[in-house]
Amino acid sequence: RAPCEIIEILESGFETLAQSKSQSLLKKHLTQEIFDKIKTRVTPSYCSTLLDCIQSGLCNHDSGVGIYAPDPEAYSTFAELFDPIIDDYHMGFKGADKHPATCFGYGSDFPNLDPEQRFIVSTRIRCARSIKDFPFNPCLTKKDYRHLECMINKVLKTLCNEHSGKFMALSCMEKEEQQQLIDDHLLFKEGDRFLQDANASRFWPTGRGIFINQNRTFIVWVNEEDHIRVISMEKGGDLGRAYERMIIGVESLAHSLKFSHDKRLGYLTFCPSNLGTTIRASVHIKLPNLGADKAKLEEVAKKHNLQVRGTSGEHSEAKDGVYDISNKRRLGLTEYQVVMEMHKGITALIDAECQAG
Ligand code: ADP
Ligand code: CIR
Repeated sequence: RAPCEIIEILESGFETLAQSKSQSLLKKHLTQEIFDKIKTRVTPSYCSTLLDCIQSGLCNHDSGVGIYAPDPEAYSTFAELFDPIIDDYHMGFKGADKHPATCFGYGSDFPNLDPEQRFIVSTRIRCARSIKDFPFNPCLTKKDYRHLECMINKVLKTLCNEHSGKFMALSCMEKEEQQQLIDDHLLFKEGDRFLQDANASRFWPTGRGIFINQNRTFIVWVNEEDHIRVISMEKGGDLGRAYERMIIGVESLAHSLKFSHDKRLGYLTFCPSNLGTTIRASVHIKLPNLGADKAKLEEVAKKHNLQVRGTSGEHSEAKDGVYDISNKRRLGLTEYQVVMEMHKGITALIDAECQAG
């Protein structure tokens, strides 16, 4: 697109968003002043525009965040917009703040959240990694996708013991098998409109795939929202055991892959909500009492910096009274602190559930 056409689309999208009832962080922080200041900028290496960053939020007024970084440089080129959104999402991360050095702690720091198995159906913990010297989804060519898949797959083959498993390319998978894995909560869904409108689904299913170990407790997503998502999950509430498995997995990959890391923002991801530790630790939890009053559930979750999602993940509904509850912030704290925040929050939530009965 010609630069003047991009500005025209931006101007009209901005106008419509400003007049909308959107609750997104994009709408909240994209003031006229900031918009005018950054609307003609492009990133140095990939020439990504402001439109590339906010297209998804302009098309989807129901976005929670509404902005993505098409390449790692976007975080600095468009800092006037990303910084307040990052500060808001992660609940306090100012321009001068620096993400701390990695500190995982140990799985044994986090005792089972539900030893009597009354509330927690399953526990999942994931982190994201981007491969150094590659941009994010919207700037990847078909060749890049294949190259990344090949590089990552080669390293996945070296994993051993509990972490060993097999890689399945999405392009070689039957539709039924794909749907079964989605229903089992193992695989990412297809056709996410937030990602599609961010230009993050080009050449689909090229380069996309999933690696699963024998027990179906260690999973790696390849080239979905991020180059790599490392996931550990199991039935019940043993967060420590799930966490330990994720740490071993991601550290093993780090021996052979170089990740994009920023002095200030920690591990770099496509969505600013995932920066820093990139960790989302969640439980699928039954909360019959709290769930009967959604406002009360949201209130307790908010008090403990937790986020409530539906049973099939973000932008889905809770089925059979099962909620996906996880830490909200991921940046400005160590991995240990993030997981501790979630552990304490879920413990308090279970207490509140018992008291509400
Ligand atoms: P993420 O951003 O962590 O990848 P999504 O909200 O897109 O999260 O969810 C991805 C998948 O993981 C969905 O199928 C969701 O149901 C599943 N999931 C999330 N938390 C749990 C959990 N604690 N137990 C089982 N499945 C889970
Ligand atoms: C939104 O703004 O609601 C979507 N763009 C998703 C934002 C955060 N989720 C994510 O990174 N998975």
